[in-house]
Amino acid sequence: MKITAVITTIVCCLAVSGYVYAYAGDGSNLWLPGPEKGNASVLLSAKSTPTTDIAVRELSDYWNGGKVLLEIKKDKESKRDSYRINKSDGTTTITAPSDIGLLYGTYRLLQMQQMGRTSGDIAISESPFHDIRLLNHWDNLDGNSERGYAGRSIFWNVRGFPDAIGENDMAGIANSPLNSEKYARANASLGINGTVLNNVNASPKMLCTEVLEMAAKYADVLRPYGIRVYLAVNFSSPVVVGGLKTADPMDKEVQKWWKAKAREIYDLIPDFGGFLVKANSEGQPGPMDYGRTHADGANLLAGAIRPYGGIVMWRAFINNPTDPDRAKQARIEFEHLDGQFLDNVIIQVKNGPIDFQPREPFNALFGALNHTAEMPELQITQEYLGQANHLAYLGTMWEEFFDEVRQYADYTRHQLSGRYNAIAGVANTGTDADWTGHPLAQSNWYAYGRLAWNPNLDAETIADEWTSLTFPELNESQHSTLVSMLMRSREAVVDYEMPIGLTHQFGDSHYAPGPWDNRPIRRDWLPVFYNQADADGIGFDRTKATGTDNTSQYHPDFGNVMEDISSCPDKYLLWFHHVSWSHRCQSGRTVWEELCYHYQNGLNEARDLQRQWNSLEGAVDTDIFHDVKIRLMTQTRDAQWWKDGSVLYFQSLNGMPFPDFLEPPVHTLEECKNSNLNVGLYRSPGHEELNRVR
Ligand code: GCW
Repeated sequence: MKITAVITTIVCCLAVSGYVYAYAGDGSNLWLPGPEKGNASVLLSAKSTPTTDIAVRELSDYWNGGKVLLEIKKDKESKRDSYRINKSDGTTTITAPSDIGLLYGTYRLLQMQQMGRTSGDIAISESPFHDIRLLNHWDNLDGNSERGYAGRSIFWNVRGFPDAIGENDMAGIANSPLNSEKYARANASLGINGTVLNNVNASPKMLCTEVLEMAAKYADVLRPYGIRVYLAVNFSSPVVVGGLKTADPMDKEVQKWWKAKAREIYDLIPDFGGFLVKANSEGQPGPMDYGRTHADGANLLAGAIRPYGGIVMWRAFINNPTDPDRAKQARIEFEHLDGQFLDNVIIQVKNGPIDFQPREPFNALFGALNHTAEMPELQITQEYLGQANHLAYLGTMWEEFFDEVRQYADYTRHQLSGRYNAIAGVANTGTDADWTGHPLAQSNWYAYGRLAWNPNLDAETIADEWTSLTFPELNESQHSTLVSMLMRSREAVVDYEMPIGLTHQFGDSHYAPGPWDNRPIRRDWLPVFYNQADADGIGFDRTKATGTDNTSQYHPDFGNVMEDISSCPDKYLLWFHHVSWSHRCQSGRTVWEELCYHYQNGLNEARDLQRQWNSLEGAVDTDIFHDVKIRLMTQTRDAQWWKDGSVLYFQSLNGMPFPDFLEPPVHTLEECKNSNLNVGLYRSPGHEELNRVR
């Protein structure tokens, strides 16, 4: 260890005694500390950098626990981003091998203070599990955000686009120092260290020089916070932007084009992180258009940016009708290519095999590759979980995923055997004042960041932290109420939308119920394909014995349990099995009763979430209270549509009476099929009210 310079910064402020941080009325402050109340004297024992400057400033502004020493100590064992915090005898020391480690330690210390956990001695040591912790923004250059429910893109609003590339006159983070700072702080406070600035359905124009210059501005803003910029790229860019005749990866001119583009990018953004690619999926171009493989395509790009240390994240979400069972597709497409990818390629795999549904087993591609790095892609934005209208804390869903892959897919080995160990989350941010549309959906951004740092954390610990940081004004019982709301919320959505392993029962909007949907479009996009319901039974047979043999794609410890109907847990029953309506579930109820039970339970839970929230009136900020209250009303009304529509439709097939415990539907099946919910987003009852309140 060598200290290259010692710079001392001492800032003293008067502590404002008895002050409680309050949740800002518009929710814009996220979980961050504020307003200022520091009384720290900060001693930096290291060379000052833009990153240490931030650490010193944050501590000076917000730490009220006396002296803090920041020191850099390099050692071979510690990861660059790691840190240690020690507090005893009134002095607190943050030690890290790098300036960014110091900043992470700083934010952790401030969070501990916000949570009231700094009164005694502290001795903690933290090191991230994933080295690359990314947000993916599905933001388009025209300012729209695909599956974004919190306003428009925070990065882009390119004037004249798509016909021309004018100024990027977004009031987004580049042009708003306040917001750029907030975005960067929020991410750094969780350890998120990379961001993909644009949609995976990428415009080729992303690689025009003018746009790259805009990206470079973002990189400059984010760099001191340890956040690298990455871009999603369109495989046809050499044709559309470069004017070449082909984008064939084996073509010499194409290879030259990507190399030159890589050099141009690194000249503008020396620490550019790399490319994210969606190829040959849902109409996107890719190497298969030229008879090449995913490996050929990925290596083309990886080869171009390898000299600069960049990576390529090649998505495994290949949504094409090539196999009768879409759940099998990722593994089929990629397993045989293992060993053919350059070592700076990572295969980015959605947590589940279909598409970010409220509940899916893990994707069978996890654990299947021995020579290629894999990274999970989680979805923070709630495309299929009520979007910004419903409360669905996803920490519990992701905990379930990590538990499964740890147990059945050797997650640790497969992550660490690759040269890179990464994770991505599809962001839920937009231009809404509170960033996430639903004020409580901030908890999902927070939970993703915490799990990216440490996937062994449990969902309740994270919910508890987030609640303390965001609503410090709550007393103990109010705090427990909110934590319990978060913890129950995702299961409630599963129950009213698609219980016991049903999946993709949505109408077109990915919001409203549509189990009857049988339009003349691709079969594997339709709810009737996924529920396979008829007069006799329901469920998708993925068994080896009689179905699509998806179970054999898994490690036998998982696959065999799912294959055997007597051991398959109820939560995955209709995912793996087609059963008769009178089949007995593990719960002891028949499948018909079990379905009705869960739909009813989902509705009951939605009502209960409302009741719980209403008990917090007066305890939380009035605007936030009313905003969430109206959203919960909307959620309850939607849960009613989901429950009524689903039980009435399935009853129309099986002709069975409703169990006694089921509340009689208040809507008819016809009404459900024509409900406002199908008209599009935010047309649900309650929406007008929501607008009035806001
Ligand atoms: O689930 C689907 C979404 C698309 C998305 C696609 C993907 C970005 O409905 O909006 O496109 O997944 O992940 O590529």
